Amino acid sequence: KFLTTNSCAVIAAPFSGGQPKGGVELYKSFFICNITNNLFRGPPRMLEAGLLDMIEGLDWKVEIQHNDFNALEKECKKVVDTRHIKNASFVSKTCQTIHEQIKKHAALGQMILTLGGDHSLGMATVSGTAAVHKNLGVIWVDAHADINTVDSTDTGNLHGCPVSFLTGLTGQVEGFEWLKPCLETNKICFIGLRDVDEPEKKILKENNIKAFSMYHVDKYGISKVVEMCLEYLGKDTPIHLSFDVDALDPSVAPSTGTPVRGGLSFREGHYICEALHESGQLVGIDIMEVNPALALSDEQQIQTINVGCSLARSALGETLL
Ligand code: B3U
Ligand code: MN
Ligand code: MN
Repeated sequence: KFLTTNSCAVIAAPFSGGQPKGGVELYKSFFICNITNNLFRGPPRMLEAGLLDMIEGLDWKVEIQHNDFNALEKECKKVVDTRHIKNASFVSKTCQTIHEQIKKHAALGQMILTLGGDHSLGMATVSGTAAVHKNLGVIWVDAHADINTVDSTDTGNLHGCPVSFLTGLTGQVEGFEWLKPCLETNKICFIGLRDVDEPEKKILKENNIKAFSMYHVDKYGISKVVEMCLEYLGKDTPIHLSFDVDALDPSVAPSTGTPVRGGLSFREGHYICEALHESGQLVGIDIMEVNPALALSDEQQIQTINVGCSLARSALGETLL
């Protein structure tokens, strides 16, 4: 009811500037290869796995938007970081580009599927759909809350901060003037949390933010958790699903930057996507932090790429029967 077409814009965003593990330089013993090689990037690998055909098979018209940030990265390396925030300029410029692409496609009434890339891209994806879909709600599936402010972040990695930018909790940050607060703190629900920094816990509590940790998933079961999220956001709310694959247990999605044990099972992850599709409220989907460079084996790599693809399919309407 929020989309006016049956097309799906697929935004390929091979980007790792929001966190430190872009580089296979850390993993030279496993891969004698340059990280700029597409073999080590999530989006091209998901596309190579046949994701576009799969989506077409679910009766969507597909439009693909490719991106290459290599030149921008070189240019931004010359810019001095804002305080202790790493790669601020590169993250901001990349996110602004993706934001504009998404806004354009969403304005055409299309579903948006963004393939990441690290989760700092959430600044671009959520703000992009929010620019078109008023009163947007967000379901953020993640081991982490990604709600550090520029003051609270310990690591300075922007993939730990997108939610504080989107909600305005972090205030205006130099270099991010294009990004205005676009998400109310009562329009976001977290699922899967289990590695939340102390300042983040405080932010969640003080702002009364709806958050279901793995404890709640165990306690209520995933179907009840999703039901509570949908009830909380309301039926008239267009929904953006931002799925960080590290929400899944590392046995299910090992090839990601910051795996944390005790995560969602394969089925729990897919159930979230299936139920949100069924709600008819989805307007945007992110599949984030698929990082083929970090696999310890070919199996881990293929497993993680495949699970990224199947989460996307479930969110786009694939059913088991
Ligand atoms: N909260 C930590 C760790 C982290 C956040 N998101 C990921 N890791 N993937 C931080 O860096 O802000
Ligand atoms: Mn994340
Ligand atoms: Mn995460």
